[in-house]
Amino acid sequence: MLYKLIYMFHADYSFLNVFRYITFRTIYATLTALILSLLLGYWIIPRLSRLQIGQYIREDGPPNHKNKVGTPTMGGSFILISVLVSSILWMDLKNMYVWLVLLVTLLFGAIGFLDDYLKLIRKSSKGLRGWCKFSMQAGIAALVGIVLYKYTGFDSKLSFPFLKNFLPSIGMFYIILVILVVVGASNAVNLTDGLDGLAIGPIIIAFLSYLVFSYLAGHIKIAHYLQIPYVSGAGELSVFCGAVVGAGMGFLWYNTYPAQVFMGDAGSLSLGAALGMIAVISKHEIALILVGGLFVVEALSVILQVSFFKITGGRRVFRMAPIHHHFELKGWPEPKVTIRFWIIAIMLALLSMSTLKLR
Ligand code: 57M
Repeated sequence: MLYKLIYMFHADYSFLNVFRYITFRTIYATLTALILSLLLGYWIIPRLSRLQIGQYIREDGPPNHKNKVGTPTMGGSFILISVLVSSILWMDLKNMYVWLVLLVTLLFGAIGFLDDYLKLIRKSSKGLRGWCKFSMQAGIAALVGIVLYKYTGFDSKLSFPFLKNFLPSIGMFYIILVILVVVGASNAVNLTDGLDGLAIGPIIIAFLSYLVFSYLAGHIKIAHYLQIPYVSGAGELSVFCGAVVGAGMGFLWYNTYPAQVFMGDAGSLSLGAALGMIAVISKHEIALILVGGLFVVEALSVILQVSFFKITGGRRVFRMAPIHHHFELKGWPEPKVTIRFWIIAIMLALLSMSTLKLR
């Protein structure tokens, strides 16, 4: 919006031409969201603490989590506000993909907000029921999948890292894929969000990777040169990714150990879903397994632990799932687990970048 307003005067002031460039707007979207989330955090956190809008801590969790009781938990709201404002200022709002991504982010944020709110008023870990949360998530993702497939002329071919000539067209099943990617990413990020800074670090890293992927996928010459699918209009999503990176860094300022705020489900569910959407639209949906490998491992650790626990009638693979709790219980200090997991996330992101050349 701001960009269109400023760009209107480019004939009189030629230096305003720079606002046309996605790269320039991405940088300013990142900075805008970063400053906004720093300011919002500074303003909101003490107020949430005073209103006692704080986290309930489960009795059966790792012992060091008991002193986190009362940490404000609505940090997701200032991430979302910063992303939204910055995106509206710096993105081309005539782009259909922009609206789809913003809509999914906000709707998943609303589900998370409801869940956080119920946990707060009940003062327990019981928020929305699992099936209820899942049906709402799947419903939204299905709707967006249908809009993408039926009304935007979106290509239903799948692209695989390392394989330039293998592009199977999956037709209507693309809608199922959208549900799997968006709902899966949303819940995997939610499971990862259990230590200070643990989820937001890899979120920043993953969105940085997709900032590059969507820019390249939306640039006809580079896409052809790299032999990746070209998606007209996808480049605009780099501006959104920049906004998430900025808002995420502002949030991390307060969420770093010892955290002054948690993002809550409002943050984790919405950021995960947004990541899934960008992966789908930039046609790097399979690459998300690598880019978001840390989230995948966290989710797999839960699946493994819960299945083994049920099959064996109470035995465990890990000391506690998700896997970050396993290392905590082995005696690793919390920041050590977080930073080591970030290092793994960076390695996976770099590997995923290398797939652009290895085709
Ligand atoms: C939410 N939420 C954190 C915070 C955050 C099936 C089962 C494995 C599900 C899983 C689960 O419920 N996961 C999803 C994880 C919670 O954080 C809040 O939730 C938001 C994210 N949704 O933003 O508002 C706690 O995590 C800690 N935290 C931090 N720093 C942060 O920046 O320290 C969060 C953010 C916070 C705080 O302590 O209270 C959570 O973990 O609940 N369940 C679990 O993860 C539980 N695992 C479990 O029960 N494992 C069992 C198996 C058989 C299922 C086992 O291994 O024996 C663990 N979580 C807790 N206690 N709190 C273990 C027990």
